[in-house]
Amino acid sequence: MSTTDERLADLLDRAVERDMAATSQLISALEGRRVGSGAVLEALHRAGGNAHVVGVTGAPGSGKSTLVSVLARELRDRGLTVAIVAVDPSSAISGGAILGDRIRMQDHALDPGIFVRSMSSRGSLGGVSAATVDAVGVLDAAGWDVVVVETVGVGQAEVEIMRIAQTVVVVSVPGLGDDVQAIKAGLMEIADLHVVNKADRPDAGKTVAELLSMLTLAGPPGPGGWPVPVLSTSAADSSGVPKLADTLAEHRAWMAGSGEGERRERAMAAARIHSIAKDLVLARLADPSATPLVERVVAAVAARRLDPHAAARALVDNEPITDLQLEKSA
Ligand SMILES: Nc1nc2c(ncn2[C@@H]2O[C@H](COP(=O)(O)OP(=O)(O)OP(=O)(O)O)[C@@H](O)[C@H]2O)c(=O)[nH]1
Ligand SMILES: [Mg+2]
Repeated sequence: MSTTDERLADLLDRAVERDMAATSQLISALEGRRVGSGAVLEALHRAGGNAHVVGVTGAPGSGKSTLVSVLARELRDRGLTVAIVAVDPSSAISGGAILGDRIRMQDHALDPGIFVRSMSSRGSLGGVSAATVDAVGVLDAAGWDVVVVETVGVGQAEVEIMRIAQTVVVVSVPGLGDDVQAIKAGLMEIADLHVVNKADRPDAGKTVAELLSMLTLAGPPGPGGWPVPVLSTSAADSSGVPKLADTLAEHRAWMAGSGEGERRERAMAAARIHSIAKDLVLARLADPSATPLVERVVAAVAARRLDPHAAARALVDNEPITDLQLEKSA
């Protein structure tokens, strides 16, 4: 083991003991790098798979952070530990939201059963999802009962992140404009349950009805399927939140019993392998001089002894290339 691996292994040991500083440091250590740190990634992966990972997404300002904060309190009252990962969009939309989130989350600062982590979504799209997936992996391995991931539901990257969740909650609010309805439409297919938040507002019933009719159009669930519920909450006064906590538990039980949970685990595993493999290949090809074979193959293609398709197959599938093709560049 390298010293880095030893340091990471030590952080993981402490994270499992619910050491919040070590948990934070481990997430940060993994944030920067996709590939490598092998021993700890393996340990993390083996230790994980026990947390209920809940994704919460929806339009900007719909009250996701407030709702998650209130939900965390409800889950704590039920004896569960809760880790929250808030993915802050780097865009101008929520320049102030990060501060807002921090202030709200300070309510929980003294509770050792609640962990809160903000992650920037700045940088490459793949990077965002990968760092978030790794953070969830750390929290799962560290034994947090429920891991909530909050993202703003705009754009593909945010929707992608939801793939790591076993239960996806889409938060809507009454009386928003058409652009927000469009976001909502994009999120319809990933919702395991809808929440109309700010139900203290007058036209909340209309939004519930709208969602119900969109769900009716989509057709009934198949036999043994999960009928997507539409709940109302007011994060402002916590109403509807106990019902939300009940429904999350019901969905989790359904996932476990119906085989859907296993199906999603497989889809997630495939997506992760795909994304990591892609990064590995891209990293190798990005700097030909780092790998002598790549350098020789590049030279051979440039000299027209080898065509680029055969070159790519040789590098990715280990398809044989003749010495003659590589010869002069050797
Ligand atoms: N009336 C009312 N206001 C609420 C409710 N929930 C949240 N809010 C308010 O809505 C505003 C936005 O809440 P946030 O929790 O920051 O919303 P968000 O969805 O996390 O926002 P972004 O992360 O920026 O997308 C804040 O001023 C909250 O106080 C609610 O149930 N009723
Ligand atoms: Mg928020």
